[in-house]
Amino acid sequence: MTDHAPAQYAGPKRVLSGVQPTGDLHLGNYLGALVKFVRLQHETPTFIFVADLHAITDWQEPSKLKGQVREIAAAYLATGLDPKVATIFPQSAVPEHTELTWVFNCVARIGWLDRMTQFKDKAGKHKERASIGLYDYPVLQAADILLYKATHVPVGEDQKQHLELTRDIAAKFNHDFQAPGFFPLPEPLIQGPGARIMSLRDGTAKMSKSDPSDYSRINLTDDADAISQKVRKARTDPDPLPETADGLESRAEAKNLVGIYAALAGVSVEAVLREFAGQGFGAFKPKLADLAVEKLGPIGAEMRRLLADPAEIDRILTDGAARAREIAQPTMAEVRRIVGFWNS
Ligand code: AQP
Repeated sequence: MTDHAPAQYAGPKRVLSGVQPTGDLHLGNYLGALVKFVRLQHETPTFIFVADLHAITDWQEPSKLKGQVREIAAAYLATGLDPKVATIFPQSAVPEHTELTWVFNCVARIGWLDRMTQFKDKAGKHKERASIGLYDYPVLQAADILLYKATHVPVGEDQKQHLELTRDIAAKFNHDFQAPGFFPLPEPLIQGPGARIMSLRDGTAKMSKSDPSDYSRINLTDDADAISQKVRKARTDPDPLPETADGLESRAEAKNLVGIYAALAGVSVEAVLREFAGQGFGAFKPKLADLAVEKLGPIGAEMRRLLADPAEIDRILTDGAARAREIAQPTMAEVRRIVGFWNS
């Protein structure tokens, strides 16, 4: 039990998030997550990791995993994360993530995890063949966040349910161990036009790394030709763009492309419609392609430059892991004491 602990978390504000090294990053990861990291780093202490522990919930080739981690780190840096400002590190380099996960496994309830829709989507019809790690994925995510007592978590909309589970785990831990206010109840930062980018082939499905069609997504490493071709081939309808956002409601593909334009340009959907209302996709798509090339082209080029010097990326990740552990180790020591473990 924590003596004289306040009922509510009273510690500093901290931002934490991560991305799995499981394939090429796409426009959804960029707009839903990476651009927010870059903005937030200047406002609040920010911890951004590469989620290699999460990645192995599905098979990853051991000889390739470190390279995949470097690619995500390169994407962070190319997008504008500054390693002198934000703490950037590989999740597996901080063993306290797994230690806290075990404690949280004993706090979280099976009924809570049974409700997680991402597990149902990813495990599909053969859930008895999925790894236990995939089932436990949101508990590891709770440990990632709470190990740093993070108060704000920038993510895409698909992660909302997992964030609610994190809050439930924090509240139950604080309650069961009579440690009021020990863990914060973190807030998801989801708002904005990039929160849910949909597939270019199907406006009702999330843009995703695991979609078998490469035409469903724009990758951060796509060159100008690939980006233009993917936008040109994106599914649309024959109608012109409407004057107000309400007019996009039953037009999933049109809504998605207008939303992508707004997010890339940093303007509202209404502003995009003021510019393009009455025009068809024949006119809109080339403008969208030009904007995407303008924004993503330099990121892809910078990633290639950074990946040509992996030693510099490794130095940044090693330094980040040491800084992350300076926060993680004291939290875990306190957790051991609160739980009553022998080594506390
Ligand atoms: N389509 C999306 N729109 C907005 N945000 C998105 N994110 C993912 N897809 C979209 C956000 O990107 C961050 C990192 O994602 P991740 O790599 O940890 O997880 P993911 O959800 O597994 O990415 P994918 O592409 O969707 O992979 P698969 O195909 O494996 O499911 C998160 O903040 C996520 O919200």
